[in-house]
Amino acid sequence: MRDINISELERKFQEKIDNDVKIEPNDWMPEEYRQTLIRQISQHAHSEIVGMLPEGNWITRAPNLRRKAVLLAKVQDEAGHGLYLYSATETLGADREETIDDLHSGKAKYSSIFNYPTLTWADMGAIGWLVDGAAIMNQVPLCRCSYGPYARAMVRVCKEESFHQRQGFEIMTQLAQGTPEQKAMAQDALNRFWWPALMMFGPSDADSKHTAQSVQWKIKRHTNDELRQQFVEVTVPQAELIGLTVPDKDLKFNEANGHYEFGEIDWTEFWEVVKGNGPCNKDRLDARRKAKENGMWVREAANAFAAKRAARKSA
Ligand code: BYC
Repeated sequence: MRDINISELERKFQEKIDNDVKIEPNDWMPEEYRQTLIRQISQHAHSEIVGMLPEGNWITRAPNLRRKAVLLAKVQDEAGHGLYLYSATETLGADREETIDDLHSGKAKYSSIFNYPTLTWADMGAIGWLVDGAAIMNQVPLCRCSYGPYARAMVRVCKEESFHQRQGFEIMTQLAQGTPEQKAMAQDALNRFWWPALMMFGPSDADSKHTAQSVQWKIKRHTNDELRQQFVEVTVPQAELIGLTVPDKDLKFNEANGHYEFGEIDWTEFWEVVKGNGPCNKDRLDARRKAKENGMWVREAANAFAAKRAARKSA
């Protein structure tokens, strides 16, 4: 009897997915669907939060007040995205504290891109242009994700990412048109961030263990390789426009099919960074743990205040 009910629920669930009806928190969903969403959304939330660190590193050293105000706003936006996304995991039954503890213990993943250092001001341009550019490419389709709260959160996130991408491209454009030293700085940032940006899209389709199921459930609308290709198509002409060179000797435009072909990604480097052995993995987690410890007194005070207010109300 139970089996019949479950298969009926599964049938109705799949029917909704097939008809592009959003799944909402109180709807029945297969446990694996729920777990897949918690995994992806929490990794995404962690990426937003850890992603504040490489750019936060330059707020005090932004070259002028306008740049400082814009960078500050961008980094604050990333915090907002993280909070939205942690809330989305809570709608699936995840516990926020446990989710964050998993990041701090090194158990949870976050995007590989944030384990690279930001060495010069041009890196702020490269991150906005390439990293937020890649994020937009990946996240615009997530606005049509089958899970309602995630899809809706992505709408605002993508609007803000568009502003981030433009501010990054503006920094790169100015540097590329500046002195020879400034242009060299922009080129160096592109050289260091190009390949890690391509890695953001995840392993190649042949090695992606979750894509097939996630596409079937309409969590993902495209495969990793499809999105990576789209990113290359859009970004290479932008580099050419501002006179910078994409650091890939195998990059070429195929006149016959109208697409770019690009070189092989260093997958050994990618997996090493994902496993925790990138240049900044340790620094990033240390910084997040320290932030939690330093903010402990605020949470304790807020909890004590809430408890006191609750006691007063019930008295
Ligand atoms: N880095 O089967 P796959 C941002 C993991 S934030 C680390 O293809 P899936 C921004 C993957 O998790 C950018 N790990 O997985 C913030 C899986 O491991 P587990 C973050 C990676 O989920 C601040 C395994 O490899 N964006 O934009 O189908 C400032 C196999 O992969 C990476 C999101 O999170 C990676 N690059 O596809 C500026 C977007 N790639 O869980 C910007 C939402 C893969 O089995 N996420 N792995 O242990 C997604 O779209 C998908 O989760 C991914 C991966 C495309 C990332």
